[in-house]
Amino acid sequence: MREKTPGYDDWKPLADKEVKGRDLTWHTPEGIEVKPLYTSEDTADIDPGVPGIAPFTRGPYASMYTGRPWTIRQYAGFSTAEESNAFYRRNLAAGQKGLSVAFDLATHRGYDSDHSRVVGDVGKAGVAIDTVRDMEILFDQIPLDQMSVSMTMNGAVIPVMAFYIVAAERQGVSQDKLSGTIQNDILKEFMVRNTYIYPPEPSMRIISDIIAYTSANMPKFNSISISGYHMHEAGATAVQELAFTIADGKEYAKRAMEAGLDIDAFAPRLSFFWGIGMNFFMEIAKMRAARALWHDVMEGLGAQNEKSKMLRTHCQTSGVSLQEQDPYNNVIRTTVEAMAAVLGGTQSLHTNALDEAIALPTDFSARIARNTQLVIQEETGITNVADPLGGSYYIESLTAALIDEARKLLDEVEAAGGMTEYVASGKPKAQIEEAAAAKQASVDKGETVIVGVNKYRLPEEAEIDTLDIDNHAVRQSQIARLKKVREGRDEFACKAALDALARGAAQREGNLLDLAVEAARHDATLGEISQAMEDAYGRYDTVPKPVRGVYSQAYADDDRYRQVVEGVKAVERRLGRAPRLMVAKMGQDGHDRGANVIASAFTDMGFEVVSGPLFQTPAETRDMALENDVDAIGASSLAAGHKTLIPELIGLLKKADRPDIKVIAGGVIPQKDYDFLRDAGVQGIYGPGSNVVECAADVLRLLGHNMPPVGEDLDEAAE
Ligand code: MLC
Ligand code: 5AD
Repeated sequence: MREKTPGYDDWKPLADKEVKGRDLTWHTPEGIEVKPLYTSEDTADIDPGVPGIAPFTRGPYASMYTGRPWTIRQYAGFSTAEESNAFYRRNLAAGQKGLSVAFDLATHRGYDSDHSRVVGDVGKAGVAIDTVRDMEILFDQIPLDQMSVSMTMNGAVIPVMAFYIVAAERQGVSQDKLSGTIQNDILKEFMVRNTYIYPPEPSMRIISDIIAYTSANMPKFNSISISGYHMHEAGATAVQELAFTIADGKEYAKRAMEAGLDIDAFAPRLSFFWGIGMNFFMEIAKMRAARALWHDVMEGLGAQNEKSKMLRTHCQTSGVSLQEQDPYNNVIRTTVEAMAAVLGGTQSLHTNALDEAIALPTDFSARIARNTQLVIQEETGITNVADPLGGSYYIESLTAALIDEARKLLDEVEAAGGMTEYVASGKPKAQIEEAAAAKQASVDKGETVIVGVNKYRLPEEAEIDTLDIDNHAVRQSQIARLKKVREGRDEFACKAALDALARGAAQREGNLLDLAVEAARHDATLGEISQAMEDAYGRYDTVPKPVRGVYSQAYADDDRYRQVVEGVKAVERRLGRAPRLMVAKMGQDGHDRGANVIASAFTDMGFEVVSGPLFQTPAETRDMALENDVDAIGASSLAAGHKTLIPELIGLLKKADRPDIKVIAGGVIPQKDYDFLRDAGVQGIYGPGSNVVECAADVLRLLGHNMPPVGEDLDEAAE
C-alpha cells in the first residue's frame, strides 16, 4: 500500500518555522480567508465538471478557445461619426475582430448635440450620434450582416437601437441578420454608472420591450449585457459585483416573464460583462463562480434550454487600476488582467490603453492595447487547452468560497423583494461606496501598493502624447448636420411617428422600440425620441448621500490624518463654523466614485460637505455654492469637460462678486491642461493617484491655515 502523501498538516509546521509563526492568512476585501497553501484536501468535495456542460463552471462552450478564440472587441468612439468610423476601420484592419461603440454623454442622456446642457460633452467621451444619418456614417463600409456590434447604451437605448436597425436597413441588411449586443442594463446605472434618463419603473418597461422586440425580430442579437464592470470600477468587491449582477440578471428575466415572454425564448440572448482587476486569481474564480450561480438562478426560474442557463460574457480590464504616474506600467497591469479574463474563460474582451488615466486612446496606445490580446491569442499557446486552470486546488477552493459568499448576498437581495427594491433602498450603492472608500484609504496609507504611485514613485514624470478633441468643432458640425436632417425630412410623418411613440409611452401601449424604429425611419432625432418618452415619464434625479466613518476608522491612529483634523478645527474656530466644501459634478458626466470618496473623506475630517447633484450646469453649481455660502468648490471631472465647464464656473463666481470662493479640480485631467486651468483661476488640481488626506491639507492651506509639511509635529502648525 502507498503511504499517504504529505498534506497541509505536514506542511504547516515547516512554514511556521520559516516565517517564525507569522500568520500568513490573507483576509481579502471580500471577507474571504485565503490560506497560504491549498492541497487536494481542499478540493476533495469539489467536482468542477467539464466545459460546455452544466453548470458550466469551466466555460460555456465545450471546445472553448481550442475551437474559436475569444473576440477581440475594443470599446471605442470619439468626436464625429466620420472620425470614429475611420478609427474602427483602421483597428479592424490591424486585427480587432468585433466592434464596440462608445457614445458621448450627450447621446447617453438623450440630448441632441445642440442642447444647451451638453455644451462641454459633445464628442468628448465617445462619438456624438443625433440621427440615423450619423449611425449610417459610423458604420460606413462596415457590413452589418457580418460584423458583430456591441453598443454601450442604457439611458437612450430606444433611439440608439432604432437608429442601428434603420441604418442597417439603409445598408440593405434586414434586422434578423444583425448580430451584436446592446448593454441595456439600467439597474446598475441607478447603482453606479448614472447615465439613466427615466425613473426606475418606466426604465424597466423599456428593457422588457427591448427583450420582447429582439427575441421576436433579431434572433442573433444579445438583448442585454448585464454588467458588473461598473460596480467593479466603482469599488465593489468581487462578491458584491457577482451577487448584484446576477441579481440584476434575475430581475430582468423575471420582468420579461411577467411581460408574457417564454424564458427559453429570450434567456439564451442574455449576456454578461465583468470588470477584471489586478486580483488575479480572485478574478478568475469570480468568472467561474458567476457561471455556476447563473446556471442555478435560471434553473430556479424554470429554464429548460441549456443555452438559457449558460452564462456568456464580455470582460474589460480595469480602468481604475491604471495610473497617470509612470504610465507604461499600465501595459503590464492590463496584460495581467487580460490573462485573468482569458483564464477565466471570457467570450469577448476589451483591453484598456496605457493612457487610460488621462485621456481616450490614441492610435498608438490603442495598438498596444489590441496587441496585448493578439500576443496572448497567437503567441502563448494559452488557447490550446480548454479551462487550463480547472482542478487547481486554489482556484477551485476560491471559486467555491465566492459562490458561498455571493449566495449570502443574493439571499439578502431576495429577502428585500428583488433587485429593483434593493436598488431603491440605496443599500447596494452604499455598500459599494463603503468598499471604495476603504480601498482608497488603504491606498493612501500605502497598505495597498501601487507601483509608481504610492511606492517607487518617479522623481519626475515624462509627458506622453494624448488625444485631444476639439469639442467646439465637433459640436458645430453636429449642429450643421442636425439642421440638414431636419430640413430634409417629411416633418408631418416624423411628427406623427413621434406622437405615436409619446402615446405608446403614456398609455403603456405597443412596443416602444417598434414605435421608435418608425420615428427613426422618418429621421426623428435622438433628442426628439427621448423627449417623446420623457413627456410621459419625466427625468430622474438623485441626491448623493456620501457614506460616513470609513476614513476616520481607517485612519484612527494616523498622525497626519490627526493633523488635518486639528487643522479643520482651527479653521472652524476662526470662522465660527466648519469650513464648507461643495463637491460639484458638472455636465453629463455621471462618474461619481471620486466625488463620493472626497465627500465622505472630507466629512470624516470635519469639513461640512455640500454634495451637488449630478449633471449640473456651471450656473446651477454657482447658485448652490452661493446659497450654501461655501468656502471652496471641488469640481470632479472624469469625462473631459473640465476645459469648458470649470472656467465657466469661475467666470460666473466672479460675476457674482464671489471670486473668494476657491475652485479646485479633480479627476481625469491631463497634465498638459494644468496651465490652462491655472490661468483660468483653478487653485489646485488633483489627478488620479492623489492622496486624499494631502488634498485636504492643501484645501486648508487655501483657506489660510498653514499645515506643516508631511511628518512634522502638530505643535508646529501655525495658523
Ligand atoms: C464561440 N462560438 C463557438 C465557439 N465559441 N462555436 C463553436 N466553438 C466554440 N468554441 C460561436 C458562438 O456560439 C457564437 O455563435 C459565435 O461563435 C460568437 O461567439 P460568442 O461567444 O457569442 O462571442 P461574441 O459574438 O463576441 O459575443 C460575446 C458576448 C456578447 C455574448 C459576450 O454579448 C458581446 O460581444 N458583448 C460585448 C459587450 C461589450 O463590448 N461591451 C462594452 C462595454 S464598455 P452564435 O450563433 O451562438 O451566436 C462599457 C464602458 C462604459 O460599458 O462604461 O462606457
Ligand atoms: N474609447 C475607448 N475607451 C473608452 N472607455 C470609455 N470611453 C471610451 C472611449 N470613448 C473605456 C475606459 C473606461 C471604461 C469605462 O471604458 O477604459 O475606463
